[in-house]
Amino acid sequence: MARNDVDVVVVGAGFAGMYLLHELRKLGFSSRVLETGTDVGGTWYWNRYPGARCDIATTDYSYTWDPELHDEWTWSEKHAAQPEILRYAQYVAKKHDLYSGIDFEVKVEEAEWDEVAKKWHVHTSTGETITCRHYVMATGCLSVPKDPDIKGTDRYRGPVYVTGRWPHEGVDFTGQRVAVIGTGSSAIQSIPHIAEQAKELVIFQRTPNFSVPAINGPQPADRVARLKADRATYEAEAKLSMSGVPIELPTVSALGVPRETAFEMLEKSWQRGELLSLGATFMDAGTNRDANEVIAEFVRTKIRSIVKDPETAELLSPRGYPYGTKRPCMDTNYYQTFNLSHVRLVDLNTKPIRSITETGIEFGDESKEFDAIVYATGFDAMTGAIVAVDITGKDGLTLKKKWENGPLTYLGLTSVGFPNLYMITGPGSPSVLSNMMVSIEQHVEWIRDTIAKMRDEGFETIEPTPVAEEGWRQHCTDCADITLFQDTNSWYMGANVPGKPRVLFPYIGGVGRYRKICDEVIARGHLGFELKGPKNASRVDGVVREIQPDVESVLEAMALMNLPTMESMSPADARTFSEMSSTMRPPGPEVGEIVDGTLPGADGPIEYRLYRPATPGPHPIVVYYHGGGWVIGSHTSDDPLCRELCVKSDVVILSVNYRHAPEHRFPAAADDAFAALQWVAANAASLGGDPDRIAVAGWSAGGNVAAVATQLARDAGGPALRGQLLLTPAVDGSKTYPSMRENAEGYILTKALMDWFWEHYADPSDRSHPKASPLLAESLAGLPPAMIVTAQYDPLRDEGNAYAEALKAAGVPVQHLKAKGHTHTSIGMVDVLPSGKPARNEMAEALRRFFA
Ligand code: NA7
Repeated sequence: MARNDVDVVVVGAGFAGMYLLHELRKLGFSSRVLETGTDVGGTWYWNRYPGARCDIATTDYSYTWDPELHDEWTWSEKHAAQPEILRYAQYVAKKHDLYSGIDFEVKVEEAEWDEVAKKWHVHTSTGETITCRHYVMATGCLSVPKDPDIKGTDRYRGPVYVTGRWPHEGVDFTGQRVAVIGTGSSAIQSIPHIAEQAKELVIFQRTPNFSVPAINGPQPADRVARLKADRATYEAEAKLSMSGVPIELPTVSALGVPRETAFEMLEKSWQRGELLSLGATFMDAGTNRDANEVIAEFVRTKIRSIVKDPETAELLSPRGYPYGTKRPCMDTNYYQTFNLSHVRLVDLNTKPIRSITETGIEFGDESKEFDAIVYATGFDAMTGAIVAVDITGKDGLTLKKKWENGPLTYLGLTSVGFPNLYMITGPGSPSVLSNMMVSIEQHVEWIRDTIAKMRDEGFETIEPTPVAEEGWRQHCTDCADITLFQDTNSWYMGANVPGKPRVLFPYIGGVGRYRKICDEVIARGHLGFELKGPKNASRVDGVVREIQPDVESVLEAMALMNLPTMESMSPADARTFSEMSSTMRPPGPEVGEIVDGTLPGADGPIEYRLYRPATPGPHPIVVYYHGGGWVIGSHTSDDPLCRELCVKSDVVILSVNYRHAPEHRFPAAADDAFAALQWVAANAASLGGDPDRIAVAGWSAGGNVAAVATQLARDAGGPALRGQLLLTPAVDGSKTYPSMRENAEGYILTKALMDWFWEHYADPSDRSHPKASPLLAESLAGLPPAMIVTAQYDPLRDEGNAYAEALKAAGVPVQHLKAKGHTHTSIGMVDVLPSGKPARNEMAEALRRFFA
């Protein structure tokens, strides 16, 4: 085959391009790897600034695909420096004869898709055009330095250095007055080294960063021993971990222990000298702002203890954004450097740079001359290098145009309209939120397997479907929405480059989950892709993940516990089991007052718990009916949800312990529910409530009795109700809806369990009575406004949906929230599943509206 017509063109000869070249050769694909630099190494070729080091321990930042390397190469330090990592890349390239497959000093300028030939034409800086079937961007996430975006940069006549493009011969700052602009990772690593040489060093800081000490030294003995003992398990754990490094997952909340204990735990993490340690001390650091603040304050305490000048320490202390939402840095003597008399920190928030001049920098009310300026101002991350090449796909669409409002990819690997184009660690993949080596290898292997399959099965093109791509965008958003990342101005969010769209560019669902999804896509026949060949075509359309990421994690954790099913227990055991599980959940917010009491049920006294807001009354009253399939639960079993509704809606919640089956079968629960409602209406004022503002609410079987009580109140001519809030209610036990089959298993409430509940509650002949199945009431007209919440992965979804539709058809005002990616139980899990919060907020809002 001609050199300018190959199977695969790969752009970039960093660790991604090198491994891909190796794999392509192994499978007999012809390829060209094009690299702008003069050597392999990518990031480690370009970033030669003093102090440049890997901040993932290099034992973890190593190729795993060549097991011989583990014996052939020993890292001299825990966090190896750039020259050593570059030597490693060169060693691998020599060992595997990769140099012969790479064209150096070649820049790719344009690439366009040829729909007739089903190939890409790639135009390079040398004037060559290379035609290829598959086109891979292995261009790295942090490879295009961003414009410093400072007035007067072109005026300065002295030497200028950019950390990401450092001169190969190094720089000697001895005796010089040096300015460093920026305080990101590159600045934090290089500043202590520049300070050692410079006569005077001024650091211009816009935003202080969190930095942890590397505590560098030899490779950690425990890690090395673990790897030697069982490398396979270690690597497998890394691949399924959150960030590509196997670390123990935290189980403690930062808010669940005294501050002193929390700080002791953080001190241990600090002393570990691992980038991920501090953030992984507590389970809620990534999702709860108050928990995160404990870590932030710990780091500020450290800064104050190291930096002698209190004013400088305060300026170096990050505030106003959560720890980890800008990339945390790792340093050796960074904060200590500010104790040196020739080092000065300038806060650009109070002394902004007015202009760079011919000889120095004008800032605040000062003007200073410098012998050299260092720009450590960062990169156009994630998309910069990809859109730097003019890539034109089908119908003349350029990738740059398509991504104007944010990158759209399927799996961060491919994009609709750009057949046979692949990105390694592209936007929408874990990439910069992971140990890059683990992510690179996974992407290379996925691309390798995909193009091998295409060749074997006679496909010429592969392209994701719009449905799959939109589904992936939504999944990435779902993952981002439950984190604290979105309010921070970081390069993760594109905020460092003016005009860049503001989205979370990397996938934050975790390396392990991401790998499983990519494997699943292949196992399901390349789900979400269309493959076409001259003689065949395949299109398995669909969305690979719709479940909310935190809900999925809980389901996975529960599956691992291998708990007995409730329907295999006696009702008494099921109740004990359920009570025990409740003791482990967060309590929910504080309310003004809690009062326990009894009220007359339909056949004797029943208990209730009243939650009163701290605000002055009288309040509207919501009579609440708990979930538990008429068999389990009590007036206190939905405590966290009742508390939250009380606080957020500013209403009294009165939760009722209606009688339970099988001791009291149908219609005991319904009759008690109505009796409680009548009693509350008659006693509203003495309960601190407003008799004219009463509503009902219920979850699951509680939603059933709430709906029934509402109908009974209508039929009896009172009490008059202002609304009904039904969360995933059971409303029709007479037949099996499709959701009962689709979601029969795997989502906590199973079909078998629901059958068990109905068996205990009502005879089959009773189930079509409207007091058991309120959907079957003769008329739904005249009922109060409803808010109905149904969940995608709930066996009861379709009957809830049917009730919402039937109420609407009967002229009842209905707000119907179809909670995407949720299960029967997930929405009510207060302070456990952040993804349920928006639905609960809407529920609280609906209650307020009932009474407005
Ligand atoms: P970063 O982390 O993006 O840091 C860039 C720094 O430059 C950061 O402090 C920026 O402040 C600052 N900056 C950028 N533009 C300006 C202007 N116009 N004026 C003043 N300050 C500015 O890039 P790095 O190269 O340090 O790190 C990338 C690394 O992350 C990579 O090497 C990996 O190891 C991890 P800001 O925070 O935007 O206010």
